[in-house]
Amino acid sequence: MAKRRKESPTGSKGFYKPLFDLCVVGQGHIGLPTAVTFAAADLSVLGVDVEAQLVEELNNGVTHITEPGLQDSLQAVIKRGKYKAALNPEPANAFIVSVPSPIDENNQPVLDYILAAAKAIAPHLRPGSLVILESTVPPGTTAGVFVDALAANSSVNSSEYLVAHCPERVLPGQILHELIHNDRVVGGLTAEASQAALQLYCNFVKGEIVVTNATTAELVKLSENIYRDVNIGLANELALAAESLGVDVWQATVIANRHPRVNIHQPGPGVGGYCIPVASVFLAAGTDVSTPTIDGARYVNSIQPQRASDRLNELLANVDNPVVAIMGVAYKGNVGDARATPADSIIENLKKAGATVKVHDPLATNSNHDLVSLETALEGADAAVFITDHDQFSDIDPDVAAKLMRGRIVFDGRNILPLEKWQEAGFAVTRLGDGTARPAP
Ligand code: SAJ
Repeated sequence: MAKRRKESPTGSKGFYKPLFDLCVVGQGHIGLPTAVTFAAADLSVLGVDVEAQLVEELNNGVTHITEPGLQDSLQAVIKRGKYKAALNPEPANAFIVSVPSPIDENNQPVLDYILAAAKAIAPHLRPGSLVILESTVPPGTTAGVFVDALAANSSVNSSEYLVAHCPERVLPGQILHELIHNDRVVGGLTAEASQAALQLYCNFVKGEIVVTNATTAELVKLSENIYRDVNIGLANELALAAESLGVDVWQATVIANRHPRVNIHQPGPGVGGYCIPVASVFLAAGTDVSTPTIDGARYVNSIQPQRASDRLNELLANVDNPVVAIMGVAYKGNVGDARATPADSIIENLKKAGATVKVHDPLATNSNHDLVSLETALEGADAAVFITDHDQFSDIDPDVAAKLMRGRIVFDGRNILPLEKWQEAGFAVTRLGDGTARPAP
C-alpha cells in the first residue's frame, strides 16, 4: 500500500487524506485494466478519461474493450465501492498517466495527450505525491517535457513530489493475467520515487519489480518492442529468401528453432497494432544515433502487406472479377482489436485490383469494414485469404468451405490451417513463404 503522507491539503504538516489512493488518467486498453487491478487490490481508484460517454459507461460497469475478464472485474470493484470513473482528476496519493502516445503523419511521436494529462493532475499534487508515466515515450521524456509540464502547472516545488516511468508489458488478450504475473520495471527520477513506485505496484504485482532510473525504463520498454519488430523483420526476410530458393520457410524455421539459442519469429502479412510499429520511431525521436538494422526491419515489416497483396494478385491473375473472402481483420490473432491492422491495406489493394471483398472476423469489434458471417464470406468466393491467426480459423471444416466456395484458392498468411486437410478437400493452399511463389530453379 502506498504510504499515506501526513500532509494537510495546504501542504503544511498535518494529516492529509485524499479521497483516492490512486488516480489513473486514461481508461483505455491499458489504463482501465490497470485501474481495475489496483481497485481489486483494495485501493480506492479514480479512473479519469476525456470521453464523457466512456466515463458514463464505465460507471455503469460497461466496457467495450474486449479483454477477457475485464468487464466482470470492473463490475466487482464498482460494487465494492473501490472504483469510480470521472472526466477530471481529483486529489489522490498517486497518479498514473496511461494515455495514447501515437505517431503523426510525419512519423513523429505525439505527446499532446501525455502533456495534457500532466497539466490536469499537476494542480492536485502535494508534497509526497507520486506521479507515474506508463505510456510509451521517447527516451528522456519523463525527465524532460513530462516533469516540465507538471512543474508548470503545480504550486508545489517539483522537488517535493515523486516522478517515475513504469511501462507496461502486457499482451492484449492476456492483460489481466500479465499485469499481475509479469516482471515489472520501475524507473524513478530519484531513488525515493523508485521506492514509492515499487511500493505502489507491490499491491498486486507477483512478478519481480526491477528498479532502475526513468530513462533506462523508457529504453527498456522500447527495447522489448524493437526486439520483436527486428525479429519479425528477420522472419519476413527469411520468408523472401525461402521463396527464392523454392523451400518452405515454416519448415526451415521450426528446424532452426530447435537450436537452444535461436528463436526465429513468424513471417506474416504485416505487423499491426499501436505498439510494435511505433517503437523504433520513439527511439529515433529520443536519440541521435543511426540504427540501420532497426530501420531496415521496420521497412521490411511496413511493406509486408504490399508483398502479400502482390502474391494474392498473382494467385488471382486468371480469375475474372474475383470474389475474395477475407478471414480476419484484427491486427493479430485471438484479439478483437482491428485498429492499425495490415488487413486494411491488403483489402484496399484487392479492391483496387478489381476484386469483390467480403470480410469475416469472429472477434473484431472495431473494424472499419462491414463484417459478415463465415458462411456469407465463403458463399460463392473464388478465394479465401487468411490474414489474422485466430485459433478458431484452424477448426473451419474445409469440406464445408468447399461446398460454399466457387473457387479453390486459399492464401494462408499465417500458416494456421491444417494444410493436408485443406488440400484433400481440393484446395490449392498457398502459404506466405512456402517456396511456391517462384518454383526452385
Ligand atoms: N507478428 C508477426 N510475427 C510474429 C509475431 C507478431 O507478424 O512472430 C505480428 C502480429 O500479427 C501483430 C504484430 O506483429 O500484427 C504485433 O504483434 P505482438 O504479438 O508483438 O503484439 P502487441 O503489439 O499486441 O504486443 C506487444 C508486446 N510486446 C512484446 O511482445 C515484446 C506486448 O508485450 C507489449 O506490452 C505491447 O506490444 C505494448 O503494449 O507495447
